[in-house]
Amino acid sequence: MLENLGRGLSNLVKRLVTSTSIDKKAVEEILQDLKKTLLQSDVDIKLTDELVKNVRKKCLEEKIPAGLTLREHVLKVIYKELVNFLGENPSELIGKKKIMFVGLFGSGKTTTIAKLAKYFRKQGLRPALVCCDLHRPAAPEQLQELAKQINAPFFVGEDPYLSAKNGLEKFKNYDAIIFDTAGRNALDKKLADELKKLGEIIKPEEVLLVIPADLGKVARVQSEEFHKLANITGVIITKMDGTAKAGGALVGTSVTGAKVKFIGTGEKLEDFEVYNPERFVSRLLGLGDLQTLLEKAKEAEFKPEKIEKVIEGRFNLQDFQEQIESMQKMGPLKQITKMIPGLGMMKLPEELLELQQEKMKNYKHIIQSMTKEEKENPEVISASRIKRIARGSGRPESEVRELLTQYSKTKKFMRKLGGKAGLERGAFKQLAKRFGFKL
Ligand SMILES: Nc1nc2c(ncn2[C@@H]2O[C@H](COP(=O)(O)OP(=O)(O)O)[C@@H](O)[C@H]2O)c(=O)[nH]1
Ligand SMILES: [Mg+2]
Repeated sequence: MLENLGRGLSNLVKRLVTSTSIDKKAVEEILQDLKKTLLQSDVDIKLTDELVKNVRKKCLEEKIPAGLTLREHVLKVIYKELVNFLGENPSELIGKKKIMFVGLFGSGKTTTIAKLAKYFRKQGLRPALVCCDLHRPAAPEQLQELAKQINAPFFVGEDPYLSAKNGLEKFKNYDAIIFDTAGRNALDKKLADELKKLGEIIKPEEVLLVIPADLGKVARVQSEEFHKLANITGVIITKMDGTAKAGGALVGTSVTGAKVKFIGTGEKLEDFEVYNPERFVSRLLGLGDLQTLLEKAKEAEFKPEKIEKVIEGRFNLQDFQEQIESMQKMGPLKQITKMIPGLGMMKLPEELLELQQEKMKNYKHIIQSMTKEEKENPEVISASRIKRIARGSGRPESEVRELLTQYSKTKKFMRKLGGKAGLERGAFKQLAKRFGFKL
């Protein structure tokens, strides 16, 4: 998601953090890079210029706040300005009962309704789905099928208005009623009239506009048009995966004052996130999504001192096993490393990242078959011990060897990272602190 923008921005941050000295000229170069990166992500030229102008002004003309170096000041300004452009604080839909979805044909409304309903269910709420799209053949069947998948009740009437009216009555005891509406190829008068009438019947507390990210900067015009017509209370940007224009869509929509509330990042029902501009920008900048990481770590009872131990290459197989267990609880390794500040932009060995969950499980069994001494001091593991461990765990000897190689490779790699990139990691840690993250 947002690979181009993310790569461009995190490279820029990396340069900023690692260059030996930062002066006016270096800041100008960074501003040029920032501009190029934003334009490549289809951010509107006027907006890009405005953003770069703001950053330049704050970096070079304003006094650097006490306690910050120019380097930190520049990064903080870039961070703040991006957050500013990408929207306000996140807002959830808790307590909103009647939710109406609008958007053009194919934007992802129906899919997103199912995603939102699933999200509600996870929070222990009971959603119900009503189909008011009788324009497109098979639209009710699509929503009904999705409703079945998430185990939510579904209703469709004879026409859009009867759907709305009777659906409201039928599901009045549910926590959230979500209404799907018809899209057209363009926001013509017919669609406008239909949406207006539906709005009068439903009296929704929340009207969510769905916009696909591949519209790029055009998203701005579309959200302005819908705004004029309906009382949009929020926007969901879908298809953030697989387009280089997502940055443009996100910035374009946010600057209209529309609140982006969620983003869709794939076709599956799980590919859905609450949009949080601050987190989003730190991820884009490669600062790592520390909040999320820490939350996940807490859930998985992951101990910070253990993370530290691993990052610094001071760990044995006992720790390795605990890591594997915690990692398994936290999710795919590739995602986790992206969230660790500094690590996100380093190239971790592919083999390490692509360790399948299955492999992790086997490794765990192998380690369980080792003695305490072997776990604490893997260097003692000889060929005959390998044989015994293989027999004990029911895994082939080659896999025991593979695990040992993997372990020492990881250890070596982490040590190198701790040594060579120590400065960089230190810098990130400090920056993270400045941004209010506890590490
Ligand atoms: N890659 C990707 N595809 C999506 C996403 N959201 C929806 N789609 C796909 O977009 C197409 C249109 O979606 P649909 O919900 O029927 O759009 P609607 O006409 O607005 O109701 C379908 O093929 C969906 O699978 C997303 O976040 N990522
Ligand atoms: Mg639809």
